[in-house]
Amino acid sequence: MARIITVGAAQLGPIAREEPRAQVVGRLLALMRQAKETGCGLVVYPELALTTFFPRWLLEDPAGIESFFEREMPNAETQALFDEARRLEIGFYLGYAESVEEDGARRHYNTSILVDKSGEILGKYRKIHLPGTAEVVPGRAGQHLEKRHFGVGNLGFPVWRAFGGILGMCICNDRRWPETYRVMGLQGVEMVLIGYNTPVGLGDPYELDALTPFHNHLSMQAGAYQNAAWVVGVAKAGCEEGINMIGQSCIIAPSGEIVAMCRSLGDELITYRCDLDMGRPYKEDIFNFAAHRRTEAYGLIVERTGAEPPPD
Ligand code: CDV
Repeated sequence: MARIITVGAAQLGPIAREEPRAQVVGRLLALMRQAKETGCGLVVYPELALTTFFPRWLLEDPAGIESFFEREMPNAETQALFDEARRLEIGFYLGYAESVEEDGARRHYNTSILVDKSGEILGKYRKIHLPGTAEVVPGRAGQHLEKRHFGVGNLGFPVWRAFGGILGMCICNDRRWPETYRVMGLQGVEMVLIGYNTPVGLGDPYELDALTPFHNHLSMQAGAYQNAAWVVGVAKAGCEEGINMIGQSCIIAPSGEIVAMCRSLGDELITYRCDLDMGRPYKEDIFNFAAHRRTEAYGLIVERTGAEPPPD
């Protein structure tokens, strides 16, 4: 019998700095209800889906910074999402800024959670590949200060048996790194959920900015194909606080093909009926890791060349 997850990619348009959490949660609820009406069992929201993308700012006032973070999940403002998930019997992935007390110190992470159909948190992931800088880069048109605002995730890349399959999570810049998918692929992942905020116009050479939409899909399609897994990539899109962010939220099959994609830069839901067994022929043949991966040979190559280029 086919193992089907009907998944919704719930893209968000911009969130203004002053937009109250309750209003954002209202937008998330509207997309969740739409997802349920179209038959979804799981809905995926973007990275930092409760606030504007605040790492674009230096932000020096500790109380101001803390106002972008959630100290508990669920909390008074997000409880409605969990209640509605339980009522509708729909799971969700949610990205948010997490503030937590660890080893006697307050730490901040760029986090996502996977919530099941009964509204219980099944799993948590903390972003590992933090892009940008810890300090303002002088003269740059726009800043990306994730290394200032977040610690490197300390939960690895686990996978969860959920929704009838094996699911994993990562966040935005993680999607550009083959290790992200492969670590989950080695654990048999069948669907990878990704939220992202990808700005353009921060001061990169135009040639790089112009290729941003291509690189977005290239990395996710390669990750899907090379690990025989579904990938659901969901953007916060549009012009947010003067910064343009790409959309192109999409659902990608284990073949690497995009099977659904958002057309707008606003709140938009796309859905697809994903057969988790579609990855099986790839896992059993071309990407049969046990049969074809040659880690012992990769090691020999590293040993021979070291850090030096090969001899002429
Ligand atoms: N939020 C992100 O991680 N954004 C990065 C940008 C800054 C390159 C991304 O990989 O899309």
